[in-house]
Amino acid sequence: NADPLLDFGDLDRYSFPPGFIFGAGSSSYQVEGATFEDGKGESIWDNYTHSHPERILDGSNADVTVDQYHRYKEDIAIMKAMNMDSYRFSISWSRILPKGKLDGGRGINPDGIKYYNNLINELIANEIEPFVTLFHWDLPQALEDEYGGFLSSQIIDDFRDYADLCFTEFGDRVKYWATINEPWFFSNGGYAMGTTAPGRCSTNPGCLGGDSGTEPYIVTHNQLLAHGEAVNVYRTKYQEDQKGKIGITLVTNWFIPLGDNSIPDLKASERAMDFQFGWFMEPLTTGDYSKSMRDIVKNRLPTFKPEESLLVKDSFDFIGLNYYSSSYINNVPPNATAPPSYTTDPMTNTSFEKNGRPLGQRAASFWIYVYPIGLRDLLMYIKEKYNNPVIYIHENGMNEFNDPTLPIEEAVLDTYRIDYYYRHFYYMKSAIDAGANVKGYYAWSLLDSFEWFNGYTVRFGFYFVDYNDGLKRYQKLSANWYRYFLERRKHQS
Ligand code: BGP
Repeated sequence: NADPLLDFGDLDRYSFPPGFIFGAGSSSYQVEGATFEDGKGESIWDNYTHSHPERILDGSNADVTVDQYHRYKEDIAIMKAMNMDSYRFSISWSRILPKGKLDGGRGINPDGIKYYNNLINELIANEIEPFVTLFHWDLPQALEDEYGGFLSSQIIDDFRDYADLCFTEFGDRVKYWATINEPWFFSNGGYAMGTTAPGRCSTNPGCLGGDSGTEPYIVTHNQLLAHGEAVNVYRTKYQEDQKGKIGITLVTNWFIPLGDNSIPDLKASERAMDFQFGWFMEPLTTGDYSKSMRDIVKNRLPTFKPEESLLVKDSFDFIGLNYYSSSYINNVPPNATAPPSYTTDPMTNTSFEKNGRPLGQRAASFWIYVYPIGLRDLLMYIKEKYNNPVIYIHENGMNEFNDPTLPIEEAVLDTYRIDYYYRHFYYMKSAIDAGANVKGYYAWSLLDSFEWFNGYTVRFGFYFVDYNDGLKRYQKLSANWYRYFLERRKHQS
């Protein structure tokens, strides 16, 4: 076929550049369990799920979840059987520093260090590359209690110390570090929507206090500075010897103007990008927030001092990219009477249907509509706008509802997940062929597990976990498909 877009060929690992890594991901709070074991301190997620079970769809928590803390060997055997090159996981800050602080070394929990050493060593023994996130939202509660966590600039030093400890303890074997997972969702969910810990916001009913017009911006600013400090420590103290790479993981939808040929909707889509991806990517590449954010948010937007600007600018070797869905955006006129809020500042409205037609198949999460072309369009946008950074796709996936009436042998027949991954791989490849600098891909997720506000009502995994029977893991069809996709053939490896 003359059109390369229609030349499907045999899509498998060999369709991607040599050295490209494939894996799947997880996060500490979602999979570890063992919440109160071996000296682990309380995190804001432990606190939030226990004090506000009504804020999780099924009232659940991740005290046990899929118990990876005790079953990591079994799970690594699964990864091995699936031919995965790498596993993306996060370290629980409060497991290794129960009160959040290094305190001259006195704050360290040796059992926590031991757990991650075991996990990392087992991965390496199985030739699976660890890709480690330092912060996937489970902040030590002690720091939240002491100074409001990421609302205070005091977090910057504590995060730097925590990162420094991780580089010292694990950096001889960990060659890929991401500082923060989805700082956008931590700010937006925790301080604007109020749907995730610590559940603050001023504009939605049931939120736990806060000011949605200022707090998300402060929290993002402190996350950027904490990230910058951690990268600076790595670069000045460790990188030369340890020879690893460090970056940050950002999430964004690809935004499509709702109205055909509508200039206001086109501009609104650009603002939507500026207020989500650009909120981080602009400071990371230029040292300042975008002009559109500065113009709209004005004095509610923190400013970078010159040394902060330098700290943040170019503070990454790669960008981790989480992409699940795209959405339509239309322009909304400013509302002068509404209280200022991060949610309304961009003057955009998000939707997933146009003229009654959905953007794609809807997954269980209300915000996931399957739109694989969006991944290619997003990658090309990043290539053009941000000078083609090295990208690892850190999350991509879809979920189904957990239907307790379905027999397991039916629940594992997830043909829609195979379709989802195949089509995303296809468009990821077409972006790479057009020059996007993508070096690896992690599916979300290895196993079904606790999902933030959905609890256990949805399932994202390649493996089905039976919550009613000893957390047994069952291969879904998609796991088998991924295994074949990743198989190394002798003559090619
Ligand atoms: C991302 C998180 C993941 C994972 C995923 C699914 O935002 O980084 O940890 O949870 O979303 O999200 P949800 O459970 O909200 O559908």
